[in-house]
Amino acid sequence: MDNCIFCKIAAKQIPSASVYEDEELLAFKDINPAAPVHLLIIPKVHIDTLSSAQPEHTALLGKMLALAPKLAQEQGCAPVQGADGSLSGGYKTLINTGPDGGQEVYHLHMHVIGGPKPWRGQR
Ligand code: DGP
Repeated sequence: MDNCIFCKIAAKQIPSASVYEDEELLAFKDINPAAPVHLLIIPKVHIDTLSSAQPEHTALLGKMLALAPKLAQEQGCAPVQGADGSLSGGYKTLINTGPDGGQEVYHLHMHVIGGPKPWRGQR
């Protein structure tokens, strides 16, 4: 879509620090990270918001969600269980949707935010 910054990133017209790519998805580092790990997972196809996704996008949405733990593992922020059974690490997945949802870029994207706390803000 013309004038969509994430379409331009997907098309490599604008550079990004990408960490994953396949035919349908791209994941790259957020330009303004809120935590030590802050990735964005986008579909290459333009979808404005989660609320404008259609039934035919269901598998794509599932792929985005399934990619998050794989990338978190690679980035070293997946939860780990210690010898005493306690959990540490972890990350947050977030899809801001619409103005009241805090969405700034109108190309569907999932934030993956993690790493050692403290993190900036409550996103
Ligand atoms: P949201 O509020 O959910 O729409 O967040 C959009 C995020 O996109 C925000 O955390 C900053 C990030 N962002 C915006 N423009 C760019 C860009 O050109 N490159 C990268 N890597 N991230 C961007």
